[in-house]
Amino acid sequence: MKIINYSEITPENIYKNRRSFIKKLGFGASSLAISTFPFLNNAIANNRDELTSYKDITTYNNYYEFGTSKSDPHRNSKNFKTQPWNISIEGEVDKPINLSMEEISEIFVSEERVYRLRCVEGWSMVIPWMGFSLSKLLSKVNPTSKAKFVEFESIYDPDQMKGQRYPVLNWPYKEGLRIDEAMHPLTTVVTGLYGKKLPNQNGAPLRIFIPWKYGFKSAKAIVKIKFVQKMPMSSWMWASPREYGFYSNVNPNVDHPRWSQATERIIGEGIWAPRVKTLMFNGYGDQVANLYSGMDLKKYF
Ligand SMILES: Nc1nc2c(c(=O)[nH]1)N[C@H]1C(S)=C(S)[C@@H](COP(=O)(O)O)O[C@H]1N2
Ligand SMILES: [Mo]
Repeated sequence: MKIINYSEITPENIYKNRRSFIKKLGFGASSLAISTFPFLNNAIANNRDELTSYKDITTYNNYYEFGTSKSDPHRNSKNFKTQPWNISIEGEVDKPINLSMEEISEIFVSEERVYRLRCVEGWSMVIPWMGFSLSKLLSKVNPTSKAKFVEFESIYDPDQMKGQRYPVLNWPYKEGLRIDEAMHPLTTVVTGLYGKKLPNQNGAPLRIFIPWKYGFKSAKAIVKIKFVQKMPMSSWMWASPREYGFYSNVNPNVDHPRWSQATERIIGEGIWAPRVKTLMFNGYGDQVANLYSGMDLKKYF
């Protein structure tokens, strides 16, 4: 008889066991949606493509609504209320819609999507997200001919989010994309990670994830998606326009004014591990470079 060691029953172990189980059944990688993940740079770091641990993904976070240090979000978001939750899609559309989280999980099927998150601060993680393409959600409305961009708005609730009582950013957190970027199949509505529902500190109940852009573009706890005519002013552009541009594509050749973006630290490898080279578009260039053909990416940073 095998004695169960309960400390082994972690979201990570369940996920990994399920994964090898599916592999044994012969479904292979494609059914796990990991085929889109670039396996590059193996010469520099063999474990570059290893999944970051559940613990690191959920305890090392940026979520200024819950505090500005990495350990704040998991400590301060425990009691954050994610039910009921509604998302509206509005602005330059023929008919705005409003969907509850229940309706969203009923209409859209989340699948596993393993993507690298590259923070503008110079570190990265590999996260097995659960989600679906934003284009599927956006196709539920008809944008008017004036619509050129989409703006994402996170929740504003200073009673629950103590960080919003300080003017570090202009609350609520806002981000934006060009419509073609928003419609790209890699742009993901995230509902979970490691096969479980999304933890509060990672943006529950629903956040956006754009694999080829710096992490701050991927707004958490979204309540509104607005089609607009003009390029939206994101919270980070508002805070420091010189440092954070609208595009914010991962680009090792364009440095942040205060530090290099050429390399990154892989979270979980320990502080002595060598930094690895940052890849253009975070490694997703084959899929997204055409969105920016002919553009000066130094100017449009
Ligand atoms: N609403 C909101 N979304 C946010 C942030 C934030 O402070 N508030 N931080 C961003 C930054 S800087 C990063 S790197 C990622 C981190 O996502 P993770 O905690 O799931 O790794 O979330 C982004 N989305
Ligand atoms: Mo970040």
